[in-house]
Amino acid sequence: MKRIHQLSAALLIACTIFAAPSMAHDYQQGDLHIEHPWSRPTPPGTPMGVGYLVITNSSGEDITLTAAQSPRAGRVSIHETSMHEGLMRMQPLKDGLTIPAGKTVELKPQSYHLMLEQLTQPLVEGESIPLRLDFDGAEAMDVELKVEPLDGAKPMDHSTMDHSTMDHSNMKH
Ligand SMILES: [Cu+2]
Repeated sequence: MKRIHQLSAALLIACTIFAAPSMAHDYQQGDLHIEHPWSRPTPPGTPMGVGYLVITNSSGEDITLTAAQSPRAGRVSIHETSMHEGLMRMQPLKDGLTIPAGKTVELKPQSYHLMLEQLTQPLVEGESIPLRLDFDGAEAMDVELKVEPLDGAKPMDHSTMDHSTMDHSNMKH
């Protein structure tokens, strides 16, 4: 019996340590829940960073993420990454990103994401980057992107992409 107790205590501690960072890092406002806003460190001189987060809309109406701002970036755009004829390209979502009623939309690598453009200074691991999210159908929300280490980044991850080879040139910045 004592052994089981020791085991479950160890498990409990392990689970607490593992779960704590993401549990402590989410936001609720009205019917909107924002989970785990995060970013990647940027090398010096790189003008662009990324923003990822999970948005859940528990209301009965669609809510649209229409814009975002950060004091660390000249502008923040909402992008979608897609494959087109074997090339990965990014496109700004001109009408924003809709989170349908009762649904969750994930902004993540190789999918929807925020692009922090014209960075005022590099994003450094461990930093928290203030970010304001504007919605159609809900109040604006202030969150913080946690800059997480590059460990585990996939080869085609945004942070390692050469943006100059992507469709950014066609974008009206
Ligand atoms: Cu992008």
